[in-house]
Amino acid sequence: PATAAPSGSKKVIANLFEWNWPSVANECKNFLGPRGYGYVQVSPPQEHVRGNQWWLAYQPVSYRIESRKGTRAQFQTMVNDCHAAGVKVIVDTVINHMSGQDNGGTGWAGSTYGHYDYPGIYGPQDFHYCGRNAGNEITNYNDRWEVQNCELVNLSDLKTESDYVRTRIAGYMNDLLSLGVDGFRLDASKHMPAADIAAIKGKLSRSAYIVQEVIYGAGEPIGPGEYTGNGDVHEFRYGKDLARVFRSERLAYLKNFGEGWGHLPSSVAATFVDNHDTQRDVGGVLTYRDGGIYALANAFMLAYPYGSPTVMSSYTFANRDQGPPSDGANKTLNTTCFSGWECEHRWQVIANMVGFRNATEGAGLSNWYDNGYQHIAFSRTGKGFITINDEDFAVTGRSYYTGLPAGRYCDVIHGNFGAGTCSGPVITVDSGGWFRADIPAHDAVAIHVGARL
Ligand code: ARE
Ligand code: CA
Repeated sequence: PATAAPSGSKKVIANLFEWNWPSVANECKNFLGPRGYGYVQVSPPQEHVRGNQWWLAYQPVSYRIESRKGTRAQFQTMVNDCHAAGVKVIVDTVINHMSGQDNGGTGWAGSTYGHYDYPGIYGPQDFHYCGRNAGNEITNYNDRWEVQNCELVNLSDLKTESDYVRTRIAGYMNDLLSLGVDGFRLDASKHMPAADIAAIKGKLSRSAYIVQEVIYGAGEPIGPGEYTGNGDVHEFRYGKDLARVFRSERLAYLKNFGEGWGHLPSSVAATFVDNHDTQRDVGGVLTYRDGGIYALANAFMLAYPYGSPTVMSSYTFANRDQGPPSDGANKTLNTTCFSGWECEHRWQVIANMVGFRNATEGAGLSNWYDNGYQHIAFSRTGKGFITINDEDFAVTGRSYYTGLPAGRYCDVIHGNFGAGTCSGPVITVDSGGWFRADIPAHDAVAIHVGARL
């Protein structure tokens, strides 16, 4: 049944973009599991064309689980280790297309391929030739048929309406399910009719979490809403709007963020501050480069009851195409956090707010406060409270109404809670549910019942 939002009490997804399998396995054991992440999303595991750019992973040449990120055996070990740590695995799945058609060659694991030709898998009869535009390229996103039958950036477009193709795709996904994976991010979902995705889903051997990549584009005929029958859909407006609010509008406007802004229904919306595409291409979203403001935006996302949040975890890059740290043969190196890899999911504020999200799961929003500008506060009824001050000045001498039980709480923005102690400031909520604190400029305080002393 679990086809919509991730189920269970731990729902936050960490997207370990381009991490290799041994590193993902270690992170599940050493950090994601212990800190309460419910899922890890991993980059495409199938065989891809050779080279260094990260995006070559989005050019499948076969469905063998062999890639620069590791072997099938390493992938299996990773899934097992993550499960043992209580972390489920979501796989980025590329099924709309195969490789770009500039040339043929030999894939990462040795499979040969050519122009619309993947021996033993697909031949020329399995691809669309839309007969429009130079190279059958998609140029007009206002034309539904073209978006789904022409080629996305020159990638050979599979006939997802064909039963043979659907069976092949489902075969790949069922192979992943047999290795134990729990969910799929369906890349380029906009480029496949929702009914084709439904038919492929119908061929899966068991239920799995599904999240579809359908980028909202103003005025486009194909929108995220038409895919919600298959599972969750990424809400791209969320990160864009949140960045605009933090950069040039008012945090006070976030009072009805989400559905109130015309975004997808909360139950099917997959949210993120940035993803691997938007952190490179879409001017305006907040990324690791924004430092503290990025942390505050993630804190808001994790505190505010809307959608299923994904925390992005990036490697450091200077230009769009740059691949992850790798050896001379383009094999991805093991991750070293904070050296070539940003590891945003480990930042104190972000990691501790995962604990906040888990502790406040299911609790409504109440006690909203704003000063009309950049200072906001709200409770997750009976479970937690956060106040964010994004003014250029400190707010001092103010009391906050939390509605929380009286007690001493760890301020998880500035301190880690563990074994009954807090490494940062302690907030004392009185018997009336109030506390008093000074909030520095561009800072926050967050407390929850899971981090009470
Ligand atoms: C690369 C080269 C191309 C070359 C191609 C084939 O950059 O020049 O033609 O290879 O040789 C990623 C990279 C691409 C890369 C591709 C394959 O981003 O640069 O191409 O891998 O290696 C649309 C889609 C959306 C898609 C974005 C990027 O709707 O699905 O474009 N996002 C996913 C992934 C990407 C990935 C792919 C799909 C392909 O997340 O990382 O590409 O698997 C408006 C529309 C959007 C549209 C957007 C950009 O906003 O509303 O729908 O997104 O414009 O065009
Ligand atoms: Ca297509």
